[in-house]
Amino acid sequence: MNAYHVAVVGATGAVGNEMVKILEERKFPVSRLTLLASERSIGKELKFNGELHPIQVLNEKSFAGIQIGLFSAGGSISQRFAPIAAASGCIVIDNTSAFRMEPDIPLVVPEVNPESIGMYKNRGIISNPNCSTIQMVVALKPIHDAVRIKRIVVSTYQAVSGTGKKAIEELIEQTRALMNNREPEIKVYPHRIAFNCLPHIDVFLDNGYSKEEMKMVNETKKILNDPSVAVTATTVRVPVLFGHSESVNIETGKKITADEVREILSRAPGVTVVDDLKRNKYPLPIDAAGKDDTFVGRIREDESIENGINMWIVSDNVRKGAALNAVQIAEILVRNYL
Ligand code: NAP
Ligand code: 3JN
Repeated sequence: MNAYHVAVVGATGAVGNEMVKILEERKFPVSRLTLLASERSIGKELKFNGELHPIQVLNEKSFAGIQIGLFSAGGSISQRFAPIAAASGCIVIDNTSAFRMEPDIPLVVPEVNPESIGMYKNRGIISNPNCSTIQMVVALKPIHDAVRIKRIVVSTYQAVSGTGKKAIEELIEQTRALMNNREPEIKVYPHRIAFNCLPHIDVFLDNGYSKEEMKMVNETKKILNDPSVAVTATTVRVPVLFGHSESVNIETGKKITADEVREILSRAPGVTVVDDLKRNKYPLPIDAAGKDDTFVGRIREDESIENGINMWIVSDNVRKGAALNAVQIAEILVRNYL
């Protein structure tokens, strides 16, 4: 089997760090690993396959000889460096929103549209969707294939790890401060996140929605390759460390029962159904954290409309929502295209 020179851009971040772990866990064929971050990380090292790898400072020359680049250092870094990497022959799998909606760049969730990966040849870049979109489409695609989804109404309950390592520290620190009668410091979010919920993720747009909400709307249509699916979203940050949860209501073209949904999802790739009300079993972020699957429960018919289903979808946002999805894309790339 061939092995590849892989770079992780943003290796010291919440997502990049998880990428390094997942490359090792899944025995991705790495011949050489280059870890890139900012000047702030000079002197740091990360362990991969038992060996310490130094963090190098990202620059224009970083990509010589690199075959696959996993990017998660923010949109502006990807805007600037992904085209430079691609021009030097590195295939970029980009975790940011920088290129997601560009028509000639594939936006891929391996369980949903692996066939789109071949489009990487256009620009040498593959986009990884937003975490909230990924777990939703993993669960909804098999239902869309069975009975066509006409409309999706989603509300999210997103963990602070979605904002990165500083936000994880902020939730822990604010909780500690409040439990010790100290004034919590507010640095990352506009308001306190400990013991609170913020209906505000990413910036607000002119239409009154947040950018996170519009990412869910637009990315879902692109991944399902179906602009006719109507999507509306409310995205909320909650004081959870790892694992995004979503309350999802769908209206379908054909009637489908809750039992049929359970049956379809029990066979769906990347999905585990956890739905046993008698035993108080439903998906929880603390159970999804550290796991690969998307967990679906509370599946029930929406009695307020003719063809409607409600469900609760939970997944580890840093794994399936970002790092794992990117590595799964890389696995298909090397298996089928390189
Ligand atoms: P994070 O924990 O704050 O980490 C940011 C990473 O980017 C760090 O490694 C940081 O390096 C690096 N970085 C920042 N500025 C840089 C620069 N000028 N040059 C080189 N490296 C730089 O954030 P995160 O949660 O890992 O997220 C990182 C990005 O991934 C986000 O901005 C977002 O675009 C994307 N993301 C995507 C999803 C998704 O839904 N698919 C989810 C979360 C994040 P230092 O440690 O040296 O500062
Ligand atoms: O907030 C979350 O739970 C997910 C955050 C994702 C994110 C954070 C900063 C910048 C993104 C993203 O992946 O959409 C971006 C971005 O690249 O726009």
